[in-house]
Amino acid sequence: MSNGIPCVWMRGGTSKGGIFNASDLPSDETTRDQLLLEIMGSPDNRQIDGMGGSDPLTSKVGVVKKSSHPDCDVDYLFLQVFIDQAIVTDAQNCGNILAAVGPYAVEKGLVKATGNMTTVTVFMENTSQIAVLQVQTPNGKVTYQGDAQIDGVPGKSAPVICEFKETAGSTCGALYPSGNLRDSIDGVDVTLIDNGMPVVVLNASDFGLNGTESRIELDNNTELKRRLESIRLQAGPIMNLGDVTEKSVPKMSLVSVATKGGCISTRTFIPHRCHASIGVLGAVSVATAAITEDTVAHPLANVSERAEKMLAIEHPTGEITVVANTKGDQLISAALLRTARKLFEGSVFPLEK
Ligand code: NQM
Repeated sequence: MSNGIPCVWMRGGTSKGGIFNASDLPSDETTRDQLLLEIMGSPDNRQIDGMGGSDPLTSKVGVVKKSSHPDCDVDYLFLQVFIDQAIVTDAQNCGNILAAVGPYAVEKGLVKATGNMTTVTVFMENTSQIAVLQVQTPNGKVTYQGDAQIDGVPGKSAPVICEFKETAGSTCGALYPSGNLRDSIDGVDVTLIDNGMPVVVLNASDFGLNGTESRIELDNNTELKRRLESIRLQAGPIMNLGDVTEKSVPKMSLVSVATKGGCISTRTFIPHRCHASIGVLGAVSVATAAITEDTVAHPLANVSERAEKMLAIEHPTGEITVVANTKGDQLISAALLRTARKLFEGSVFPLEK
């Protein structure tokens, strides 16, 4: 029996995955990626021979180490392990798994707990940007118990507040990488935006949708998926992402008028399956488009005049509120409430050679 690899399996926000200490994984990327494919059981639609849950939201990996960056505590590299293809990509970040990195870092002694709440400053390697997390550490120990509730996760847990600053152009080099607030692709008006996550914002009604369709209904709509993929492949090079055939970005967010009193409603493809809710940084990008005049999202959005805006981004299982600090229609920083939970700690076993 080969030696296992130490890891902690955690829920972070509405996602789930393996959190590894970088020193426990091979430093060679090709070897590391092969190992992660074996651990998740990819490529296989059911991921039956691995830990992945047959959903992009449960086929995720966070790699953590003590930070080499001044003013940061830990470095976090996010890796998306594809389900049905032998692809592991670092082309996107993940704000949900990020929420698990905070408690993991404290539990593993990478950050010393400071009283009842510990600040963990994370250097997000995928985008070279910083996030600041507030982790609950009563009596100097991480707790996962608490009263915070997020849509898409049953029950209540300890809050993890995630704050992002300067996320504009995280991957595409500019907030609006085409230089426009609106472009037209395949005759459809789109807003190409990157405020932490590259997203193509589209009006759901341009696809004959009212925006309240369920995830399953949308996932079964092959004509919709064909049209979205055609737009996505053309948007990739315009967004400075190159050929995105084998990349999980840009995300495709269909927006419509909110139906539950929020700012705007979304149905987001990530990019080939509809998200059960919406990604954290994906929500920040959509919220930014919503507050900006002349984007595809703005005419559909309900936005207050206050500088600190509570932007409830509705999604298939509820909403996620982006607390946005704004100046004019510029977003200066965004904070979001997430929760996380440690599910398992032990060793995972790649295939024996
Ligand atoms: O946008 C899913 C998720 C994500 C990413 C995805 C995320 C983010 O829900 O920050 O969290 O868009 O692939 O975990």
